[in-house]
This record gives sequence, structure tokens and C-alpha cells, in this order.
Amino acid sequence: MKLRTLFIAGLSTFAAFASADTFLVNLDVSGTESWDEIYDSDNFDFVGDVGSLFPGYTDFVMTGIGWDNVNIETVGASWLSEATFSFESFSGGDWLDVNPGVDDDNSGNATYSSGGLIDLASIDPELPLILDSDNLLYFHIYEAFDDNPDAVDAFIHSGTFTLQFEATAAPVPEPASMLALGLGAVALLRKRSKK
Ligand SMILES: [Ca+2]
Ligand SMILES: [Ca+2]
Ligand SMILES: [Ca+2]
Repeated sequence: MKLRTLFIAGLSTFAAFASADTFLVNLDVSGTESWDEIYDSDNFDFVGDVGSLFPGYTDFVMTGIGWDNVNIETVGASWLSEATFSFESFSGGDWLDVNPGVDDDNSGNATYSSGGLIDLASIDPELPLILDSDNLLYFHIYEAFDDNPDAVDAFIHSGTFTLQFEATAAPVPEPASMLALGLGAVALLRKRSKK
């Protein structure tokens, strides 16, 4: 079973920097499931085009993350700590894993919140996730230990992740080159009208 659900629920621009703007993306993970070990074909995964959410921007970096009301119910002998929410650049070159129940090496049902946005660079300069030039974010859920092979290890009954991105405005054409493009279009029209 592979669930593919559009879960990017909202977005907003909330700050401006000298050279980069900051954006928020909300991911609703309600109704997803954690199945097997990393990259297992049974796992929930999704590719989100961050660039399409913020047209005109480039060089996206995930600089912060938060989660709220993430309810995890384990199955069988699986532990709450094992459900892993993983974010990667599409090529897999850069990544960030989040285990909301990291302290709970036990089975059960529990709800987790980060208590706001976490500034990744303040924890480790290596943590901010740099997207590739395609601006694609690969999101998947996997089990740090697979207790139930080819079967669900945990249900995610509710939860929202908030991702903070910084990006820079894409270069815009110089006025001179825009004029040249305009003249080219006029020339093309004339050429066609002679036929
Ligand atoms: Ca499993
Ligand atoms: Ca497990
Ligand atoms: Ca499997």
C-alpha cells in the first residue's frame, strides 16, 4: 500500500530579509501510517514542489520546523520513538529526520508538539535542509525498526508539520533585454502577416 495524498494545506509569507524571504508551509499528516524501514516501497511518501508554492523564488532552504498535535498509535511491539518523519531534497543529497516520540521507547498512543518553530541552525549549522535547484521536497514516513514486516507499525491519527523556508527572489530580466524580446515579437508578427 502506498498512500499518495496532497497534504500541503497552507502557506504564508511572514517576514522579509535583506536578500531572502521567509515562507511557511503546513503539512497535514492526519491519516498517514508508518510502515517499514527507510525507502521500503510500502511506506507513505510524497513529493512536494515548493517552488510552485512560491513562484519567482529560488534557492530554497528549510531553516525551521515545528509540529503540533501529532498523534501516534503503535501496532504490536512497535515503539512510539520509531515513527520517523523524513524530509529530503529530491536527489536525497540533503535530509532531515524528525522523531516526535524520540523519548518513548515503548508502545502506546501519544500526542506530540514541538511547542513552536525550531530554528535548525541554532541546533546544528548542518541541519538546515538545502533543496536542489528543482525545488522539490521528498517527504516520507519510515520506521527506525520494523516490527511488523510489510505491515503497519504505527497509525498517525492527527498532526501538522510547519516548515519554514528561506528563498531568494529569482533574477528578473533586465529592461534592455525585455525590450529586445518585445521587438523580436513584433518582427515575428510582421513576418507572418506577409504570407
Ligand atoms: Ca512494518
Ligand atoms: Ca517499529
Ligand atoms: Ca515492505
